[in-house]
Amino acid sequence: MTTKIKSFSKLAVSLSLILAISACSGGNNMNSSVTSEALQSESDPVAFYVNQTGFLPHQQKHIVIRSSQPVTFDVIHTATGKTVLQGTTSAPAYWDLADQTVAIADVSSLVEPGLYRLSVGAEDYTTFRVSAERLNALHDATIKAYYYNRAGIALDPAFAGKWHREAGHPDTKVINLNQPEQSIVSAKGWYDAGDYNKYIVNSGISTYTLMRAYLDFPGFYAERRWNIPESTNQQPDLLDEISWNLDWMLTMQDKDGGVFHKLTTLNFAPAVMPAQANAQRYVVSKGTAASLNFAAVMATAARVYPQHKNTYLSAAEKAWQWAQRNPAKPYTNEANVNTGEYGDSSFTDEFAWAASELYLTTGEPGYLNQIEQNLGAPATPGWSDTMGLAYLSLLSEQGQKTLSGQRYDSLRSGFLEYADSLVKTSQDSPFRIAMSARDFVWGSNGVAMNHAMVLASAYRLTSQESYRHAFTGLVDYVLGKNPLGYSYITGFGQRSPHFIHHRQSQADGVAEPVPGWLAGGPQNGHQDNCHYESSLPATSYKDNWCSYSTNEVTINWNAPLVYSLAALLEQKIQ
Ligand code: G3I
Ligand code: 9MR
Repeated sequence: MTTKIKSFSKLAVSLSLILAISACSGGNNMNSSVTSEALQSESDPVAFYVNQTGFLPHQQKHIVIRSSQPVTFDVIHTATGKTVLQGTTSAPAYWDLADQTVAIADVSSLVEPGLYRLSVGAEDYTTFRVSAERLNALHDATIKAYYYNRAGIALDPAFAGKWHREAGHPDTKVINLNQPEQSIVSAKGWYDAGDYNKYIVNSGISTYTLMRAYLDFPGFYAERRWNIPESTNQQPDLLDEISWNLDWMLTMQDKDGGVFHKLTTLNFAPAVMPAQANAQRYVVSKGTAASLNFAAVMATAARVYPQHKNTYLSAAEKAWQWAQRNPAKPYTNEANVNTGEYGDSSFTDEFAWAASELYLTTGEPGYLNQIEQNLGAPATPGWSDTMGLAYLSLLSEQGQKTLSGQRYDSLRSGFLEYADSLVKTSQDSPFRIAMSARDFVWGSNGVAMNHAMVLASAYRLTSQESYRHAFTGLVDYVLGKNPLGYSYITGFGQRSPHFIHHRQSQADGVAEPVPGWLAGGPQNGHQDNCHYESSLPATSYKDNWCSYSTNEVTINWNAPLVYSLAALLEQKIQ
């Protein structure tokens, strides 16, 4: 088993080397040093699992080594050739979700930026970097991904480079599926994922998470630009990007205040570019989850964009009132609709979240009452569970200003107790990651990044190192410290996805996928017809178009990644 996996990863490294070389000759200089690093790894029969982008100087730095014995290692600083560290790994531990026994090499003491080489014995080694620069580039790519997924706009080569494309989906005549004589204009917004539909609940949590990043790290975003059409205006790029989606979301509110669950074709489009995906688009039924999610997002937007406060707040209040009149209206796909459902029939979390945002924006006691009635235990956020988002807002600076001290303190201790459980999972994990069996669902990398957002927030609240270590442990996980040795973000790392389930990347004729996207990640539901080498939760992943259950990309998985990278860089662990 061990030998098989080793040779598999060797083969994959060679493959990624070939792809990296072709990427370089195609003019992509994003990973200019990939070639030499991949060459070094090629002679490498020991599996090392390491963050392939770079560590910040003062973060905890763990390299996972596949071994059933503790091993001694040396680290050389490549620029000087000097041995800068010698050590022995932790005692190996077995991870059943991956069927691997691994040990940890702790190289945290290396704080000098540069390229290092960690060796075990005479022949086996890996390289790693201490570099804030690459993490900055990674952050910018993960948020730029939203620009590439904009509906209703041509992507100009000046901004999109080789991923330029024509406009698609103007959405100027979207039919109301339940009243086909009526149509609406519902332009702009981001495509949800690898598909071209636009779903309110998923759009909502993504938009909120990006606004959360802005609210928590305003200094980080104030001057930051990543070459989008609005980069020359006075507003931070992050706010311009978010506006693109808020403009669309506003159009999804019906006259009575209720919000259509999604804007969709009846069936998923084939793998063609946006301009060629011309099937009729519809808005479907209104529902409680979409309306409350919309209310929460718009109430937050009223604080983020004070110049548009009235528009956003009145939209939020109308949606909230609709949900009061329709408190239990789940959405299920209409009989002829076959696209993503994002179905949810439990609404206390959406009520708690919307009430929290409305309370923070208006200070009206009625909303506080609603928070008290609906707020449940803290949890990691996801599209179907928004309780954690209520906590993030209530514990933010705005929450601290608005809530009574006693109430704030009790929410804080509940939240930290939950974060403690993630820390424990991380400390007990052979890979030092806060991931348990239940986390390996469709979009497991999104779960990892939402856990990371919770932990980063716990660290912000307490400055307690254990939160920070569990947080960076998860960031390292998606960047390569995982049992497949994948850097799960397109365009970054020696071994990253090339064949994501993303229609544009599949159809554009460009060898490299659109950069900056986090692949869904391993899970063994196997809900597609792809063949998987592994049936284990943490290693069932396939870098192939066929694998939409592990290799699609979405706006809701990238958003907590953007947040986490901003948190990491803003904390200046450097
Ligand atoms: O609700 C059940 C739960 O009761 C059960 O315990 C659990 C066991 O696995 O399954 C739960 O259902 C899961 C559901 O998500 C809710 O979490 C399904 O197994 C799982 O297949 C389903 O996955 C969703 C997938 O769409 C299929 O509907 C993903 O969360 C969701 O991210 C994904 O979203 C798609 C959109 O539909 C379309 N656009 C792309 C996007 C990403 O792939
Ligand atoms: O391509 C679709 C992907 O974007 C969705 O997330 C996924 C959700 O179920 O479904 C994919 O479409 C598949 C469809 O569900 C079944 N037939 C194959 C389609 C992919 O080629």
